[in-house]
Amino acid sequence: MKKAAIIMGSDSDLPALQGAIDTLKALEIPFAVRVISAHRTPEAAAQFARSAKDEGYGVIIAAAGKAAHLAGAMAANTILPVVGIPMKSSTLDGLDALLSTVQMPSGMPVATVAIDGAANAALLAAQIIALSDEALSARLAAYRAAQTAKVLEKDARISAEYSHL
Ligand code: RP5
Repeated sequence: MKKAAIIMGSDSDLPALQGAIDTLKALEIPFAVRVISAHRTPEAAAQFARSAKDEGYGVIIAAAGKAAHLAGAMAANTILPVVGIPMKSSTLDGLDALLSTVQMPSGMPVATVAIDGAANAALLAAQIIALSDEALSARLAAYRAAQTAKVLEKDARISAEYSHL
């Protein structure tokens, strides 16, 4: 199976990425977790992106805050799909990182999820890998079915407790 990579711009991003780690684990996808900064370690960022496809990765998740350049820097150096997570690590509550990550120039796409949207980034990465992995595709379908069942259960419980008909 293709691997996923979770790259973060700083170790201060790690707590907000737990949802991605948990989700990839739950879906049994092998993944690496790395701290690589587009600004502080630009050579390492370029080197990782350039070698990722040959290293067996199928998708790169790049999380960064503030003037977030990491997802774009990854995309610039690979044809693997890149999922960007704008991190809420600044006084601007992540709006700066959202705009930096989502506003890629034409020809160089980054699939940007919500601010701190770590779990969705992992699910999107899983869906990309599942295009060529039927077993993972089945696990994703089961994940969706379990999510649906949970919401239906909550609806039944809250409806029974609060409705006044
Ligand atoms: C970004 O700057 C990182 O991704 C992080 O979200 C933010 C702050 O980094 P630290 O100053 O906490 O290392 O590059």
